[in-house]
Amino acid sequence: MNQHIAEARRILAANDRGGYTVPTDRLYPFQWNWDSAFVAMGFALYDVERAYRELERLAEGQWADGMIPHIVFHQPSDTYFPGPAVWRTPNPVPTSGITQPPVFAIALRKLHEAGGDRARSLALYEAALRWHRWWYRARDPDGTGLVALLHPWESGSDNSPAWDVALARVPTTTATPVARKDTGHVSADMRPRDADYHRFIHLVDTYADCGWNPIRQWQKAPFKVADIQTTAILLKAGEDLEVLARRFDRPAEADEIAALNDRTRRAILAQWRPQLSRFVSRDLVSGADVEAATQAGFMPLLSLDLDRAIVEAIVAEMKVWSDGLKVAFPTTKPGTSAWEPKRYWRGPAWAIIDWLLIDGLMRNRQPAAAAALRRSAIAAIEAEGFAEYFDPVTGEGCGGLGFSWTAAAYMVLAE
Ligand code: 9WN
Repeated sequence: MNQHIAEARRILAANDRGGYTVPTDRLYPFQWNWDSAFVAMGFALYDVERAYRELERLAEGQWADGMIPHIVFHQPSDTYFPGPAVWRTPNPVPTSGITQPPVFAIALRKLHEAGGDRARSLALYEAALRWHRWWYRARDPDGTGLVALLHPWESGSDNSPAWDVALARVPTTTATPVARKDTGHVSADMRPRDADYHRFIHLVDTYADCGWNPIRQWQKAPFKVADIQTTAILLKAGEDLEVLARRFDRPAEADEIAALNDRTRRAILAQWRPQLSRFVSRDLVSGADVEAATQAGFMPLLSLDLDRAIVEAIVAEMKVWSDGLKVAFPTTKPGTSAWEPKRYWRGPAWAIIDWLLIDGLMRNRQPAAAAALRRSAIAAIEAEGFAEYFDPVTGEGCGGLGFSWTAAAYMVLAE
């Protein structure tokens, strides 16, 4: 085992809080949804039992309506804002009231195939299916095939330029005082701006006033974006769930999932914009395309077998974005007005995004582009350690250190 893999395992052990893994100490002291799914895939390489525990602990936070929330507050901590007192959710286990990209089912299939336990897989499959149905019921009530986010935090790409136009409509006034803790842990110029935080909390207050009822939230939401990245991840989750449903001899469920997958596949394809060489999200308040140039536009690689012309256009465009950078893949197109190479989701490279794009490039028969991205992520981590993300221009490791999903990504990519 190389020294970096040994260090990655040490990080996951150090961030263990009792069967679940915090993203990093202090900055993120709870269990986060998509972080845990990536971490579970890391554990699956050497400790399948522990990998199951990670998903099971996350599923403890599942709501009666099927949503798996973006944070589960297993134990109190005063190093993060907003905590459970701000969320005011009705769930018996304290959680946030919004969700995050559904990587869970993708991880579950990996665990099951890593020599998993049928009974444990089946219980988690049932949780994943309930969440899958929730996505379509609560976040695509009109049956378009694309799922909408009601809060930027649901994307996992919190302050991405993708939200700038839609978020500008959200007032900065809040009933809850905004008492940020993040800027006490890492430099403020690596984090979302204060105005973003005010809008994030305005949205939390708005949905808490709806009693976290999905129908009322859908009616009241001042922010509603059908996100191409989340939808692409949902489709991959749907593909993996369908495989599991057939393995578990649940043909009716498999057919139900397959029909949802078909609808979503068609809806994603309709979001291809040849003049941009990207797929686009849709702002459901204005009806307009989200044209901001972010990594999300390439994520359909992950779950569609695209036509050769589309794949070639994407690979050429991705090359333009990466040219001259020390670390790929940038989360915003370099040189555009929104591009900020150190500020969180406005430019930096993230190992988990690389991981998803690499899987997508492999699926679409682009081994050279996948290998280049893989080398870039591995070199960045070996040079700078397991940082939350990397400045693509200088290569500097930024944000929180000893970061769980960077450790998991390294193990998977270095395999
Ligand atoms: C809000 C934990 C999470 C990630 C997100 C990332 C960041 C939280 C924050 O940290 O978001 O959910 O407070 O900034 O944007 O992708 O899951 O690592």
